[in-house]
Amino acid sequence: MNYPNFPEDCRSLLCKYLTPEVFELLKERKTSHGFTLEQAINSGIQNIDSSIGVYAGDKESYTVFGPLFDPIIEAYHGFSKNDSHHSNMEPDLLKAPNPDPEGEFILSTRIRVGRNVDNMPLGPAISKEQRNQVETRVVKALNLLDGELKGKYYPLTGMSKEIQDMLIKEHFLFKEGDRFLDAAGLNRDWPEGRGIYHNHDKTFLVWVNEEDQMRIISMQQGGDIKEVFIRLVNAIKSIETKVPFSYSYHLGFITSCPTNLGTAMRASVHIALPKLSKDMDAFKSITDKYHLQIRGIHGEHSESEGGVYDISNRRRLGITEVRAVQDMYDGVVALIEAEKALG
Ligand code: ADP
Ligand code: CIR
Repeated sequence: MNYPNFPEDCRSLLCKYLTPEVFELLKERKTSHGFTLEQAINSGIQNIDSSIGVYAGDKESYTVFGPLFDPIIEAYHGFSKNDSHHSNMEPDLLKAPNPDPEGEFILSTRIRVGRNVDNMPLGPAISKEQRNQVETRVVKALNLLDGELKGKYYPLTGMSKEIQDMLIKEHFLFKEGDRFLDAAGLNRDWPEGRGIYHNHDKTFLVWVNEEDQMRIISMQQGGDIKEVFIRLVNAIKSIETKVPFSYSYHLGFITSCPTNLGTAMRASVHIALPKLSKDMDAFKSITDKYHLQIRGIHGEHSESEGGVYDISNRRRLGITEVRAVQDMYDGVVALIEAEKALG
């Protein structure tokens, strides 16, 4: 492979940090699962509009390709090579009374974490057999959950197109054919080994073998962020007694995309801000101040509809889970105040 020909207007962190020197240093390297630099950067090469552009094939990728991943991680999370990560999921520490008890602004709240199985390659480098083993192991653990978390696993193989499309439209299921994941090798052997577990009310869900081997999700209508957090923490604690998660003292929970490392947590609300969003500079000055990310209504790389946005914590590494949710909460309070001030 030769040094990629990045266009002038390329804005991804890959374009910024894959200098010819870094490329020369890493181009022959391989992890013990056989994952190469070419595979790690393919998504950003095929998708020049990527914001990041790299994926890891295994935990080792973060050290073997460290000269590329380290500056990307530092630029995204503000977390340097010498920092360490500490988990704290104690719900009592979260200060989050419902910021919108009248239900004027917040439509729904969702908090998810990514998790991968310890000692398995990540999705970009996993074999079909290993992926199927992961599914069997995870589903076995999920089937032991009880109380509010009790539910059923629905494999993607055999699911009708109507049900699949409905679950995607209602924000419960991952979409199919994402070009960023596709180029990262994450859609190989689709749909085999993939599926969704959920409880009866769809307030607790687990995506199996999408971008990460598990996406553990708690969600509900309205703005009771603490209730959503408590349900998620209970689920994470139950699942990890059955399936050990891939974890590093430096990087926290290991995920295939470096933006998800650490807590691997994205806490979001769908919130209607029709007035504030008419002035995107004012909107962004608040989201930047509170370390928030703005997404569209159908998730990453989608657009807003009717002034409703997906607002979530941007930082995930080097902060605790409680802090990640608090970032989102504090920012949402400020956004609601700004919307109200506009009359
Ligand atoms: P992820 O959060 O798993 O990284 P996406 O941004 O693709 O991935 O979002 C996944 C799905 O979750 C999308 O359908 C999105 O609309 C939905 N979603 C995210 N936040 C909320 C929320 N607060 N309420 C309802 N649905 C949400
Ligand atoms: C990209 O680089 O745009 C995609 N691979 C997605 C990166 C993750 N997005 C994010 O901002 N958390």
